[in-house]
Order: sequence, then structure tokens, then C-alpha cells
Amino acid sequence: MAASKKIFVLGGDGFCGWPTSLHLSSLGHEVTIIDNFSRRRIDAELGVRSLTPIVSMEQRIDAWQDVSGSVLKFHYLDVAEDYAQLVHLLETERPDTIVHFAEQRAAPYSMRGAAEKRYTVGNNVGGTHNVLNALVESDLDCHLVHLGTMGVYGYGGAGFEIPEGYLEVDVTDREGKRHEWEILYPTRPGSVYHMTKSIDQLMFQFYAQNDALRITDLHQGIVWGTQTAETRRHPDLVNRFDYDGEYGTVLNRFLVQAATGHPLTVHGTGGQTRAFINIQDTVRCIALAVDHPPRRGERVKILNQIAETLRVRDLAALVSEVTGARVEYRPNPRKEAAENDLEVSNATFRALGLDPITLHEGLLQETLEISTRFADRVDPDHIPARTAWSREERARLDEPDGKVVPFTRGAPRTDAA
Ligand code: USQ
Repeated sequence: MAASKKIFVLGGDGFCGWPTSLHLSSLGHEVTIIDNFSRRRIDAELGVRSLTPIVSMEQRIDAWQDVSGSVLKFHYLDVAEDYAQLVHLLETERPDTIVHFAEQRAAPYSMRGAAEKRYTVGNNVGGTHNVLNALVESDLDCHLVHLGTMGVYGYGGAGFEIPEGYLEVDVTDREGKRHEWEILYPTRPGSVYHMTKSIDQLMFQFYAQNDALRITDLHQGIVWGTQTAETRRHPDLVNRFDYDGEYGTVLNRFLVQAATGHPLTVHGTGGQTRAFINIQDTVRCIALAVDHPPRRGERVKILNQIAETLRVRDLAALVSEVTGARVEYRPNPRKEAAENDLEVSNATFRALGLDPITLHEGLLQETLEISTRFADRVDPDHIPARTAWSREERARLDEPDGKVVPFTRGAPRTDAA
């Protein structure tokens, strides 16, 4: 095993942060969780709760100590607001690595209205900049591992496999001389949330170049599943599970919908191709990234954290096949391409030994079983996605017939998106 490190996990109470904290601790690292419980607060604001019952941070930490003998430290802190405390913690604790999940991560929530857009930009951009600035101010040679998103690339249409963060371009000047460049892959965010991750990329580029900060940015796809080897060890360690229209991600939503007799809510034609990864691989990838930092002075290391690409309608068909759930094509509340292809390289993680879990029936069963076990905690009012990206989508959502396209096997009609 690689040497034990002192690691801060910012946002360690969230869907990816909690299982990552446990996984890093199980590998022998000394983990400190920093969180302001914003996910729990937004649950209360939206009037929803995690499908799985999650206990307090204190109980979570006690349960982990009971089953593993390892101690997780915790600090309540808002990295976007409590800058002085963040610098103080860095100066006194001097971590080797910071894993940064402390951002508002739901695209639909970021598009709800002015308040949520402003919160998402202020929290995500301000928080990330505070972390970078605090690293410089505390003069710490600490590796920053940030959870970014596949969404910074836009979704496909490139006609080639999307590389890991950088694009080689060939520019011909006025004299006809050709110049070869390597640039950050042009960003094409599709929501305010995704836009903040695009801005993060520029901040990383600047601080790596100006202050030689060592930074890894992980462009992750859509996560599915909920449990990991560590969260399974005690009921109080269970991971949170979002199924609602704001925070629930597509496959987990479909599984809860199937378990509660709700039709599977495919947006538009379901021709959207997206990248996916199981939560168990999320935690493995983070551990691999922690063990393979860039050198000081090196450019930002960008890795695509994905297992495979799939179309939304194919996911629905698979869940329907396994559960018998009905698939319903609904007007798409988002402004996104109705159909797209997407090819993505995940060469670095594969070279580091990741053999990712891909979607198959067996694995759906565990998530389905959890969905069924806690089905009575589901509030059906929170299942539909109601946040429209713009006035145009709002008007379509409000049409009385909803323009639902009936489910047909094979290629569905494409005139309904
Ligand atoms: N979709 C449906 N029906 C639903 C819910 C979603 O058809 O009931 C569709 C959406 O229209 C979209 C696709 O499924 O085309 C994915 O939606 P999602 O909610 O699963 O994922 P997204 O909003 O893109 O965001 C999630 C995470 C975010 C992460 C991102 C990775 O919330 O934190 O960065 O996945 S990626 O999508 O690769 O950018």
C-alpha cells in the first residue's frame, strides 16, 4: 500500500464525499472531514429527504470507529465563507492532500431561479478560489484533488473520442505558418452548475502556472449506485440516495421509480448519451488520484472518471426489462440536445489499474433492493423534474397534454423533444 497521508475531505458529508472519506480511511489515510451540512440544509429547503435514512455526522463517525477502529476527524466549516478558519486549519494541520467536493452539484437545482443560480456560482466559484488562495497563503505543498464533471466538455458532437482535458490544435497564421498548441478542451457547459466547474478549470490553470500548485481535476460522469464496501459495514454508515427531480441522478431515479410503481421518466426521446460510473469506482478513482499527484510546476492533471457511455432510453429499457416498469417519454425540462453521441477516453485510470464496473443486471439488483426497502420514505410529489432551463422549456412543460411519446421498443420517435 502507498504511504499513509493526512487528507482533508471538503464536502465529506455528501453523496460522493462520505463514501470517499470512509474508503480513504480504510486504506490507512488520516482523514479529516470538513463540511457545512449544505446538502442536509437544501433537503430541508426543498422538503425532501434522502431515500436512505442518514444519521448525524457524530453517529456516522462513531459507527465507523466501532467497525474499523479508525478515527475520522470533523470540522464544521463553510469553505466559501469561513476563509480565515480554513487558512488556520491548513496552517495547523498541514494536510498532504485536499479532496474537494464542497460544491453545489445539481444542475436542475442550479437552474431553479435567481437565488439558486447566485448561490451556486458564489458557493462553487468562491469556495474553490478560497481553497486555492488558502493553499498559497499557508505556503503548503499540498495536492488538491477536485471533483469536476464530464459536463464541462459539452456532450459529444466532437466526432472523436474526447481526450483527458487537453486538446492538440494546429493554428495557421497569416503567413501560412502552422503552430501546434495544446489547450484546455473548450468548455461548453449546459447549466449554471456545469458553468461553475468550467470556471474552476481556469482557476486551476492559473494557480498551477502562477504558484506551482499541484492539482488534479477529475471529470466525472453520472454516478449510480449508493453503497460501497465501507458504507455496507453498518446501517449508520449508509450513503445518502437522492431520487427527487432536483438532486436525483437518472439511473438511481429510474430504480426508485420502478420500486414505487411510478413510470420511468425519460426526458424527450431519451437519446441523450451520457458517461456513467458506479459509486464504488468513484471512491477507487479518488484513492488512485491521491496516490498519483502531479509534480510541482506540472500542468493541472485532468482525468476522465467514467466507466462507460450509455443512452438514457437504453437505461430505461434495461430497468424496464428487469422490473416490468412502464417507460414514459416526457417533455424535456432541460435545454439539451435531443440526441447525441459521446465517446470519452478514460485511459489514465485504466492505466492505473482501474477495471470499472459496467452496468449489468446483477448490480442493479442491490440498488433496486435498497429502493424497495425504503420505498415508504419516497414522496411521489418530488419525483417529477419541474425545473425548466428557460421560458421555452417551461411553456412546453405547462402544455396540458405534456406531449408524452408512448414507449416503443427500438428507435423511438424523435419529434417530441
Ligand atoms: N434525465 C431523464 N429523466 C430523469 C432525469 C434525467 O431523462 O428523470 C436525463 C436528463 O435530461 C439528462 C440525463 O438524464 O439528459 C442526465 O441527467 P442527471 O440528472 O442524471 O445528470 P446531470 O444533471 O448531468 O448531473 C449529474 C450530477 C452532476 C455531475 C453530472 C455528470 O448531478 O453533479 O457533474 O451528473 S455529467 O452528466 O457527465 O456532466
